[in-house]
Order: sequence, then C-alpha cells, then structure tokens
Amino acid sequence: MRQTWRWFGPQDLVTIDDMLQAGAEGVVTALHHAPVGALWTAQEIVRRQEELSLTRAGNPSGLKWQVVESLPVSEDIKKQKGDWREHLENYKVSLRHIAEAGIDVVCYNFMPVLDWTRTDLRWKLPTGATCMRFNYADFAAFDLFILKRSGAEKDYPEETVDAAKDRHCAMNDDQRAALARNVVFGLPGAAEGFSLDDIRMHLAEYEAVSEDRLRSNFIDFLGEVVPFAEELGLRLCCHPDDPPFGLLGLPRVMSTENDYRTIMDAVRSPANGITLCTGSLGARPDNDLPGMIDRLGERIHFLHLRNVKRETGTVRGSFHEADHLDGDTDMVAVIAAVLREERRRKADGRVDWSIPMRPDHGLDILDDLERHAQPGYPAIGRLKGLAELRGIITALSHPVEGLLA
Ligand code: CS2
Ligand code: MN
Repeated sequence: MRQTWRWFGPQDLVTIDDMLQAGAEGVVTALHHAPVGALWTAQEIVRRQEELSLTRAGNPSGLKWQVVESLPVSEDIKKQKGDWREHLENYKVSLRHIAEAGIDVVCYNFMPVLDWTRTDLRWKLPTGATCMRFNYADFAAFDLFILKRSGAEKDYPEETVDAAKDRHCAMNDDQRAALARNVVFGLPGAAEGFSLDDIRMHLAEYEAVSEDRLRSNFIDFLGEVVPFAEELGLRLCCHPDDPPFGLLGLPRVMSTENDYRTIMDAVRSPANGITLCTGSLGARPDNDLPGMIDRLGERIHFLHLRNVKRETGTVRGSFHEADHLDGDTDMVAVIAAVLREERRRKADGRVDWSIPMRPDHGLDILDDLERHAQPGYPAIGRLKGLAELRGIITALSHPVEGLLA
C-alpha cells in the first residue's frame, strides 16, 4: 500500500511539512477552488504540483500528487439537465490534463447534492477528543423541523419522529442554526456552502430522478468517460455514499456491494474502479468489508481506511467516527484482505499492485483541538491513525508473521 495524505492546498492548516513528519509517501489533493463542472487547466494542475513539491523552507518535499480527490461530477451531469454536455466535455479535458501531468488515479463520487453528511463536526468523547457524528434523531429534526421538507415524516419510523421532536424542542436557536450548518457543510474544501433555500431548490430538482434514473445516468456518464480514461491510462474510482443510505428523499446508488457490482459490471474496464472507503461503507452493518475487498478487489484503485462505531443495529442509524483500530470494522481483517489482493496483482504482473491508501479522517486530539483544521482532517489525529494502520501493515507483511503460532 502506498501511504498517502489528503491536503487541501496552501490554505490547509496542516502543511506539507506536517505530512512529511507523519510519514506520508504521497499527496491526495484537488483544485478545491475550481467550480464544479469547470475545466481544470494544465497550468493550475502544474501550479498545485509545484506547491506540494516544496517544504516551507523551500526544500524539495520529495512528495508527488498521487491521487486526484475529487474531480467532482456536476449536478447537471447527474440529472442530465442544463449544461451537462458541456460539463462532460470539460470533465474529459480535465482528465486529459490530469493524465498529462503524470497523475493516474482520479476519485469522484455520484451522490446527489450533498457529499458526506454529519450532524456534529466536533462531538466530545469521554477522553476529551472530538469526532464527527451522525445522529439520526438530530438529522430527522433538521429535515422535519428546520428544513420542513414536505412528506419527510414518511421517511422515518415513528420513534425517530418522536425523538426528533424532543431533540428539536430541547435546542435553542443557536443550536438549531449550528445543526443546519453542520448538515449542509457539503463538499469538504469546496467553495460552496448551501443555504436552506439552496437545499430546497436542489431537492425539487431531484423530485423526478428515481434511483433507477440516477443509476442509468451514472452508467451513461461512465460510458462516456471510462473508455477515454482507459486510453489515457487513468484509473477512475468512485467513492461510496456517506452515510450509505438515502437522505432527504434523494436517490443514492453507491451504498452496498450490490450497488458496486452493478456499476462495475455495467462498464467493464480497469478504468472503471472503486474507492473503497471503510468509514462510509462501515456505517451499515450489512456491508462485509473484507469480503468486498476479496470479491471486488481487482477494481479497487484507492483506499480510505477509517472506522466508525455504529450506535444502533439498523441499516439507517446513528454512528460516530472512532479510532482507526477501534469501532465496528475489523481493520486487521480489512488490511489482510488488501494485502491478499496486492499479492494477487503482483502474481499477475500488474504495475498497479501497490494500492494508494490514506487514513480517512481522524479524531481531533492534543493540538488539533486548538488548530481547527478542515473537519475530519486534523494533523495529529490522522498521524495517529496512519501510524496504527502502518503498524498492522508492517506486522502482517513481516516474514516472521507466524512467529507466535
Ligand atoms: C471524503 C469524501 O472527507 C470525506 O469523507 O472521503 O468527501 C470524498 O472526498 C468524496 O466523497 C470523494 O468524491
Ligand atoms: Mn472516504
């Protein structure tokens, strides 16, 4: 595995110097300032490469831009409306510029309107660390009583509606505003923030888009970009829905193994691949992550290793982000499955046998609590996560692995 680190560009409070000390071997970044749907110019890509190639003192960092996360897919493309054809052309030209810059892995997602969604960005754990949390009752309180989405009650079980009512009553105006801000935090690093009216407008646009329609639009998108990406030697990889179930009545089509199987089978090409995010998929008890790696492994081009603690046993429920080796995902079994896949690739002579991975999110601990970097992307919490993951990789790759047997 190649140990990478997400960087939000020069304004990121966690610097290139920091990631070097954490032991990162490569950088994951994007042109976060570029509007969704717009073209990524060759010059801007090169500028970002130059920025990450230097430490603060101006010495070579030795780091390369390894993975693009994300080249976002516009809402128009997802709905096949408005400027979608132009956005599609822009997407292809951006891919060409990315390939020409020597970057070969491109992550994206196909979630309508919202990227990852949480109700709390700094939830305090008993240790004093903070983490991101999705509280289902709070989310329902937002949907039912703040956004006041029509017909929302029918999307929740009665006990959740009751709990949401209690939660909403117990909140003051500031707490309600904070909840709304957290929910619509939207794309991390992107310039966009949404107002409630924006959300209502986007939801209205999706009223006519069923899951089947979204899936077929997705397959059309892949039909256009995958052959092109394959020619360029690129590997596209789709990040799962987060959380992996529908929200606000919006369709979601990348939440389960079946969803991935359908999309992988629809366009058979190594360029049509997967970002396996154990944090997003792990919020559902019915996703078998080591099994997914065994079964879908040959198309996994990027790994997000992260853990969540589910607070209920249901498919839709509350969860919070946990330490990388804690939580409900068996991270040792996950890493063992990845190492098996890498071994298969080596045996097949694949040049991409080493899969880029990054510690996805971390808890805010120690100085992180004061630094207030991008939510989910603290320096020390991620350093700890990466160090723990590296420990498992090192142990499982060691020739004396059987020593204790
Ligand atoms: C990321 C996602 O921060 C995160 O949770 O894993 O936002 C991810 O960057 C996108 O979904 C990929 O398109
Ligand atoms: Mn992820």
